[in-house]
Amino acid sequence: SDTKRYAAVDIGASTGRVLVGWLEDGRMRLEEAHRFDNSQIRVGGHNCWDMHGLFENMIEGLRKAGELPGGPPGSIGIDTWGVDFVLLDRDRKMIGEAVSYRDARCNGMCEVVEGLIAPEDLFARTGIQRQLFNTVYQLMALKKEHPEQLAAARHLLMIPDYLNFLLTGRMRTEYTNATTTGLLNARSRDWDRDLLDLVGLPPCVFERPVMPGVEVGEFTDEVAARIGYSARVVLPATHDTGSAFLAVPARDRHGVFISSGTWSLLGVERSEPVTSSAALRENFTNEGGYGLRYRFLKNIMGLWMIQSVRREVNGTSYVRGSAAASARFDHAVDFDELRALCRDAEPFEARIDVDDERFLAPDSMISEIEAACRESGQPVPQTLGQIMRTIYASLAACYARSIASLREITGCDFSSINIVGGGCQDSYLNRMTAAATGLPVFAGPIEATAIGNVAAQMIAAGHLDGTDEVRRCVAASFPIERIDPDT
Ligand code: LRH
Repeated sequence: SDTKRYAAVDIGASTGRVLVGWLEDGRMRLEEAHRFDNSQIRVGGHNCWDMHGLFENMIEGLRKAGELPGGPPGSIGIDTWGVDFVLLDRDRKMIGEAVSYRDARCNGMCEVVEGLIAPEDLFARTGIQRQLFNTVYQLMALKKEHPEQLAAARHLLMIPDYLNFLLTGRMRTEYTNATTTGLLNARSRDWDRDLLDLVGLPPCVFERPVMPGVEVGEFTDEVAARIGYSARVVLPATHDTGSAFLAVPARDRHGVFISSGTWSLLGVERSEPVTSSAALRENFTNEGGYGLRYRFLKNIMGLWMIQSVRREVNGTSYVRGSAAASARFDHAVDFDELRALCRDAEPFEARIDVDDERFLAPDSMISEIEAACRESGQPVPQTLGQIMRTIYASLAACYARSIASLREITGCDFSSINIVGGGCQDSYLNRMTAAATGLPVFAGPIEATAIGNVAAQMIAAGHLDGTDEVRRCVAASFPIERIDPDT
């Protein structure tokens, strides 16, 4: 292939970005073209993604990418957060909204599904952890509230599949993100038709998933005219976590990976799914990864709690227009200040369970943390610093616990932790993680998700050889900081 520059559209639950990547003397180079906020909107009584806004930002980012000195990219790939989807009708028009996974509609849906299929059976089939907002539960909620929408649906597209469709007019269901639905059979890597039947979902809306590396198509004429050039749209691991894991500069097979963003995804890669009763009990998941690997991992609440506290203190919200102002603090704060306050609050000692669903979308994160401490008979944080200290220490403790479970379930020993993603810049959390686990932390690269996205396109174009070469290339291309437990 003659493609030399590759664009990654990488949209997380908090921010999106468009980066351009290319190879230069065996190293990968990256340049950011565009960055934007991803906030939710309130429509029809639900928290929804602003799909129009996301599309416009993607167009704007790709346009800017074409204006960078190296010229327009020849290939582009899109990845986003998992589990969320849109339905299209027979005219290929969106039905309803793209409701966000943090919306309350899923409450009670795990129980509904458990009434139809035993949790052990569900896990044995899909390998996917019980998580309130998995697509399967969202679909059950939709079926209850808007059966007519499900009846009118002809296609279910995950968010990146839908954005690909808007760019090219072609529909593809990409495998890695499809696994986050909780409806794929972990072994066949296809929709579990028996499961669809058991829970009563229309099989015709699910199209057979295709693997990363497949080309979706060229921009439509209309899109090309707006962006100023045409390019091929190629599938990376469209699930952001899948792209991030591909770009982990692992030095050997004994590293635990953490993709740290809104969520902390902590785990390892395996060639087979692990659906043992221990894995079920500890609520580990087997998401589909690049190159037919499985990511055996735990979803940990992560920086979401810190982002939420910051928004709250600053009187803003992740849902546009619904400000959850906190009258308790008199000035706006940024993350650096929050960390400084946290250090001042050492050694405040309350611990919360960061896995608890109560922290998924509370009206006030601060009040929720205070309540959790109070209810568990611990000292209640009195200052913002103590709130932050509680979150950080609880997160690090959760990492340590999860690594211990990982060791127990897989029988493997781990000698290091690789942290990638925006959260790897948090040196305070890195130090606490090293201390809590007794393992050295290797932090970087920050843009792992976009790098993994670009790398999958480079492999598809024949410019990189496969996962091992990607990881060597990433290790040689980006700064990686080592943090030892005793520092
Ligand atoms: C991380 C992530 C995670 C999913 C969640 C919805 O961005 O994709 O892997 O569980 O968002």
